[in-house]
Amino acid sequence: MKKKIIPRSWAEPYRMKMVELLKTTTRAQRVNAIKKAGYNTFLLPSEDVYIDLLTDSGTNAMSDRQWSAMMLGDEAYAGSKSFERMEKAIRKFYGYKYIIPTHQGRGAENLLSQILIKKGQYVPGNMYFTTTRLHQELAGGIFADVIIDEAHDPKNLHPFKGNVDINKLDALVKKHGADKIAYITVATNVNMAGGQPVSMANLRELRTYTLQHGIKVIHDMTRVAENAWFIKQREEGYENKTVREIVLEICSLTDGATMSAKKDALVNIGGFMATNDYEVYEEARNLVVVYEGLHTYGGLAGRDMEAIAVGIKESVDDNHQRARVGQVEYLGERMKLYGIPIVEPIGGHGVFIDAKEFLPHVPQGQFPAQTLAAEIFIDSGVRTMERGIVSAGRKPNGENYHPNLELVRFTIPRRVYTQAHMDVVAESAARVFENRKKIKGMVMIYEPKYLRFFQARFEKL
Ligand code: P61
Repeated sequence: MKKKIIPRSWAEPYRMKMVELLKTTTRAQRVNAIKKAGYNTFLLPSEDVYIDLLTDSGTNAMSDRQWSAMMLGDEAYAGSKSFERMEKAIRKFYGYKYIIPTHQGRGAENLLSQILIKKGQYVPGNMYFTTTRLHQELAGGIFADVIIDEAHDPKNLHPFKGNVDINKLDALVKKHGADKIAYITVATNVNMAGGQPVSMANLRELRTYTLQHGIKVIHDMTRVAENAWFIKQREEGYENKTVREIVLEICSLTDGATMSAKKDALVNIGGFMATNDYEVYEEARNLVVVYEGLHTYGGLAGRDMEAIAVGIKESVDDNHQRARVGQVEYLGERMKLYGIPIVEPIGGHGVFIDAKEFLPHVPQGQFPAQTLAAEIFIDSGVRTMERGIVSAGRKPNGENYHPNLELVRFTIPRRVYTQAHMDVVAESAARVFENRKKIKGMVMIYEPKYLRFFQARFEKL
């Protein structure tokens, strides 16, 4: 008789020594809370939320090492030792030469956009990100999407849906000339596509192309270590490399970066801009004092920089990434068992429900993803985020964007929730799915000018 092979599971490479108690609410309380919040999960008080999957940004649990490093924070206005430690960690684990600290990712995007974009220039990128595109536009740039077509199709199983389509980039360069391209942004583990990775082969091909045309590659490295984990799992030749080695190789194929440390780097606040180009650094060091703070703290406390230095190191550990991405995959697989339509392959930082398929009777103009996020909250107190037509916002000429992806993002904070929490979340999504035919869309009754999804308000039809 053939011997049965017992499969081996991963488990979290940590244990808990402090917990935060959660509050549960009744359905009536939740109906009231979401109505008061204008059916926008960003406007809910966190007290009313049971399991908070709004974002993985700044919501990570820090380790005992990070907390103890915080006690060493050097809060000097100038020349802080904590900055030196953060700078050292960034150079060691990411390989960039010059570092400018910022209060978070968008602070770095602001500096970079102002420095590198001339009015009327194009800024190609592998799918838009809300704050990134806005800063590019505010600096006079025009965003151009050059991600592969597969990324816009929730069902397509391409293993690297974050890849840049070099032909699309080349068409843009041919049409306008390389001098009309400010730079190209490459995000690793593309957020809006569903946490989808870029392959090393694609990054290499892009490197060759951009060197030929004198175009800089700027890396949105917010989730670079998660991307590295997927390369290790999916790309030939990388199975025996460590996440740490892969991260360094990814960064080496780019000229500079913006980073929101609130994600991969396992902290609650912080970010930076990095560059290998001394002239860009000089300008950034000048500008940072206008918007963020001195070039040795950039809006951060010394203790925040200490936590980042330690968090970066923890983030490039293979066991950490296995558990992190493994938990996301677990939730996605549970949802699939219930027949819930999700973006596939399952991404790195969250599970994204395809709201168009979930609520086919709600047209995009009635905000299916916004509606679904509200319904899930009502069912269970699980907070998620709309990533569809509301998030996409308006073009500079005022027209609405109509993204093909109309998604609800269940984003998993790092090291925060357990598998049992994931079960509760999947069961809630399944319950709403069962009752989906009764769900009606919404109208927007208040629309802010910038990044409308944060504060927009809605009413039920
Ligand atoms: C998030 F609804 N992301 O995913 P900052 N690049 C990338 C990000 O994911 C990112 C930033 C730059 C957030 C927070 C957030 O539309 C939204 O540190 C790939 O947040 O400034 C942030 O970094 C900006 C949520 C941001 C949103 C914008 O939840």
